[in-house]
Amino acid sequence: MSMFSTALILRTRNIARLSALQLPSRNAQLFRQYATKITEPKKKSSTLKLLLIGGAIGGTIGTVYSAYDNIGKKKATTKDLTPTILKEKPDVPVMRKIINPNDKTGLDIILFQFQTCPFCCKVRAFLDYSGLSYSVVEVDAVLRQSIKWSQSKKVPIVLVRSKDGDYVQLNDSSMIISAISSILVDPVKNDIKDVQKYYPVQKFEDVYGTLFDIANKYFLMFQDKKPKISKELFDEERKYRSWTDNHLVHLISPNVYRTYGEARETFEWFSDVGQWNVYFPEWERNLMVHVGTFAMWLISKRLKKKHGLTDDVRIHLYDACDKWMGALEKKQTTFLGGKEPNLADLSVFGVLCSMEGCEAFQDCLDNTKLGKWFYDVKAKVESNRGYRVPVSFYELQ
Ligand SMILES: N[C@@H](CCC(=O)N[C@@H](CS)C(=O)NCC(=O)O)C(=O)O
Repeated sequence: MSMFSTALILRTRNIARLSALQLPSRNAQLFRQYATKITEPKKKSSTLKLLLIGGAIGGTIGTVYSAYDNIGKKKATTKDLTPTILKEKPDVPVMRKIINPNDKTGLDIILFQFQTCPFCCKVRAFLDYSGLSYSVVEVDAVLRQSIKWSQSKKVPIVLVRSKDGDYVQLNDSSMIISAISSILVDPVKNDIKDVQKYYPVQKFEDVYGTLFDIANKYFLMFQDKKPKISKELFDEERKYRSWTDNHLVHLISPNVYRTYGEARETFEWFSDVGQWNVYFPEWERNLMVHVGTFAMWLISKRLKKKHGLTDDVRIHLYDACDKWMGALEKKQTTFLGGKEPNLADLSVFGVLCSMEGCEAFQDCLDNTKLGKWFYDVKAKVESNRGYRVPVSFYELQ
């Protein structure tokens, strides 16, 4: 891990310095791509190329670093969750923008992310399905230059423009989704500054000691409006959103880095998604793939223990897929939300997207009934991206 970090930190520092000097966010380009390939190599400007290099390095180190961090005892602190309010948006390099002419909400959303982080994939699935315009800032996982303004160093972080022109920070993927969905209930009336107050940082004690979390993060704020939805459907949606964060997501790393060979394939996929062969000299691409593979293969064993998984980690993943498909079969609808995905569909889908190119995902397709639902959600997300008029997730009374 240290050899890997040293080589890449040096490289990242140079890129970060260049980015700070040469890459104003105004130069951002429009790309309507999703979790797979970031863009076409031949059409890139040198500015974008630098951003992509930074992003790819950041993504790799981020994956290794955050997984390493997460196996320690470190729990979220108030600092990780407390939002900042900015008078102006930070002058940081934007990697790509999703622009929807049909989005009249004026929210000017900025997503700070690592491309392959499951929590970030979840937020992108939500934003794309909703048809919201947003800018993506790929965070350099070591120096985290682009989130220097933020107390929280975890991604995803989202900034949303308030009606008075300030930018309000939202931390935590589920809270981001709930808060923005709450605005969509009535975008003319609801302001992010008011909505954000309904999601305070909460301190609580349990057997693990003092913990912090964001209160109400699976709840939407309807204010004076009432949704036309049964209490059972609402509870079910919340239940599966929480299950995604507290169970499903913990199955990803132990599965995609299960064996040395699989960890290697996963990094080959990252390389493919980030087009490392185009943006890096061969020796550097190989270094990232090999050192990343080794580090994550080791780390995934500790993660497996931490989350109480048995050696046959696939079984846990299949069980999770079966549980999810069981919930859908009970309802006999295409999505948990019925004819359209709800926030639980998008959360489960988003997290699974983060392993779409891995053997573990193919195994899920071969051994469970996940496939049809997954590709149905994907089709909706892709066709709505940059096109659909953003509306409330619930019909209102
Ligand atoms: N509960 C948070 C979890 C976010 C999280 O753990 N993000 C990881 C990346 S996958 C991270 O930023 N780790 C770096 C760190 O903890 O410093 C959410 O849902 O957004």
